Amino acid sequence: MMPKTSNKNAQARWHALRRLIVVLTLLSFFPASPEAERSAVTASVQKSEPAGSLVCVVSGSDAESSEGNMDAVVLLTNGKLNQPYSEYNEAAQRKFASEYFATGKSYRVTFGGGEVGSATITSFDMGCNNIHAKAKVHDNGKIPPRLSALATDSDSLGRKASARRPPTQPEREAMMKLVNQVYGAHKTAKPLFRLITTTNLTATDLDGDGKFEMIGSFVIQTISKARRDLFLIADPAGKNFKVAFEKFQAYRLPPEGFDSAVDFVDQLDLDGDGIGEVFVQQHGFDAYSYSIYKKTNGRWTHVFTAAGDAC
Ligand SMILES: [Ca+2]
Ligand SMILES: [Ca+2]
Repeated sequence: MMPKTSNKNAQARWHALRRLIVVLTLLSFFPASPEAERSAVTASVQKSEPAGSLVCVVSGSDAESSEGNMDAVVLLTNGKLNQPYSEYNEAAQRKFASEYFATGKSYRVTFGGGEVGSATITSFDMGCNNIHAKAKVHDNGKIPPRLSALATDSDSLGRKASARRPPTQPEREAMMKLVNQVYGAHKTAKPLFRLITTTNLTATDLDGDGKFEMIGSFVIQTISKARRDLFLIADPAGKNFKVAFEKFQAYRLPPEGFDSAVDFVDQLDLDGDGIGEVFVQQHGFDAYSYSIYKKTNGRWTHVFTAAGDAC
């Protein structure tokens, strides 16, 4: 229908009004913009994907028995480090276990930041206060007895060569010089230096430059049960090493004998920045937990802790 007027301005205004009516009518049928529609589709796709990539600690497998234990440590969701399930919630733990610890589920095993084998879940059960899985571990002889490794269901993590070995004798000697200096800086009396014990010392290339960093745990314990624990990450500096990170604790061992030492577990680059994150196990009062340290702008900082178990 056209108004009976010969005025061109009025005609133009009518056309503009009609276009507006058409647009408004269309908008009432398609309220969302194409962008909004696309993002709605993306959101529904993301919802149907798994909650995230799991990283576990694998321990206790050796040459005689390929059966190892697996503890869930961290769930990576959109680049964030999350707890695998809520603590002290048995229903949440069982739901998690039925998905991630289902019999036959396969994980890639990494050691020293790179893939070395696989682990296939055989069972899971409740520990004192947390779930633990058992798995058949095939490490191709690359994980020395008594050492722990990591396992993940991610396709992308640990896609580089494994870089982890025992330290050489010169590296060990250079590290002990540094350890003595650090204990000295914490006002440790000279006679105690002969009591320094190396709990473990590992050479591993954290930043992929071909030079091995050192990660170690050391302890001094006196007959009166005074303890001085030291956890150290050290960078190569010529033939010597320098402190990149240290955690020093002085305390008296409780009568029950539970120490608070921190031990290196393994390293894996979780965020793809080229530097492996350092996984440690922290001992506690009849309990243990796992922590993750990350290097940002040249500094190592604690970024995550998950319960191991507490009895
Ligand atoms: Ca390095
Ligand atoms: Ca990293």
